[in-house]
Amino acid sequence: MKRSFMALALALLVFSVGCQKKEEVIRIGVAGPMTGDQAKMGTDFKNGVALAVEEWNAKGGLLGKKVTLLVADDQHDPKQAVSIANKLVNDGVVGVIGHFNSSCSIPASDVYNRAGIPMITPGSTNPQLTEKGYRSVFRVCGRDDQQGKVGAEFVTEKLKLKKVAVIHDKTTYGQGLADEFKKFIANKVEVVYYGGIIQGDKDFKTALTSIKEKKPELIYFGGIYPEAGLLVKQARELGISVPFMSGDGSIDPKFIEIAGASAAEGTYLTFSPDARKIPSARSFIENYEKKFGEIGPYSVYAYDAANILLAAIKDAGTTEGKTVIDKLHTMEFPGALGKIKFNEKGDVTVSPYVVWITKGGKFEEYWRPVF
Ligand code: ABU
Repeated sequence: MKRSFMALALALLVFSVGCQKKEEVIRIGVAGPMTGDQAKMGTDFKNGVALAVEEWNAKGGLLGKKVTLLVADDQHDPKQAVSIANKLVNDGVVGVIGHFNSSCSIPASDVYNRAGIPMITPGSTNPQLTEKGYRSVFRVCGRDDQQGKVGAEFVTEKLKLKKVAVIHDKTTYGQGLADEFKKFIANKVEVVYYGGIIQGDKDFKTALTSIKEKKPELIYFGGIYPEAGLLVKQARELGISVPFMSGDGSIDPKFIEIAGASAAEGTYLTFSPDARKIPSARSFIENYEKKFGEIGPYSVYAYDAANILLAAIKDAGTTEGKTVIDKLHTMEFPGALGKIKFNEKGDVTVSPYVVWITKGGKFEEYWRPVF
């Protein structure tokens, strides 16, 4: 009897020490493809969030506690995304910045929503994510129904093309974006080829040969830079010289590296306006580049997402999920990219898209629709 009482007392002591330890810090998660062929995007997320956390800790932390960052790798695999989402929740995170791929963010959002903690994606653009009706889900980037429309306007109004090929990687994002583009060019441009490739494949010459036979004036791709780079490279090898166009998933220096600067020359990409031209982003870019090297397309989005989460916790005066989520829905935050305000769905109220071009091995902003 005495021995079991002692064991119970010891167990309670261990439990209470464990609980105290958990409460000494505020844990947030960052999730994305940290390894594999899309690791550049995951690393950009991790670096952007790490910089925000470092700055908060240097200013004394949050609610009197240090902020700790838990980094989780989903390898752009939806099953792995659910698994790491559960792990982050079990490890006591009070919010998550992530994921990158819409195919990961959508199933992972079920886990975070069940746990009652906010999730803010810096880069998942598929509309379904915020159309599920979860109050806990936010994104600081735009959506593919906006991005696809701008791509379509560029092709119809600026380039005035009449025949295009549309190809995608069969993912939630890639096919979703290709379909939005296709929807917005309907009745104006003939789609002479529409088809999918498999993400991870390395040889796209069969699809490209079929495209070549149809003589499109432009090839539009919905997908991510590893496949975008190979598609352009192989298209040029097959003698296809028409312009290539893609979206935010392809606008990374890795795209040019994989394609080769000469093959990538003249490629059009939809993305948000150039962060380097936004005065409020200057100090972020300077600090980031001193620490990690050149910013990636989503580094600043990850930084802003982390800052808005931490500011919401500070303003709420608690890490309790529902209170923080309510705060995120009502606050207006001065991010590096400008004012961030979420609508009732968790989408940002302002998310302009522009068209970029690849020139001399670099990306530059090229065309803006009338905002
Ligand atoms: N938006 C770029 C690619 C990530 C995704 O939405 O799947």
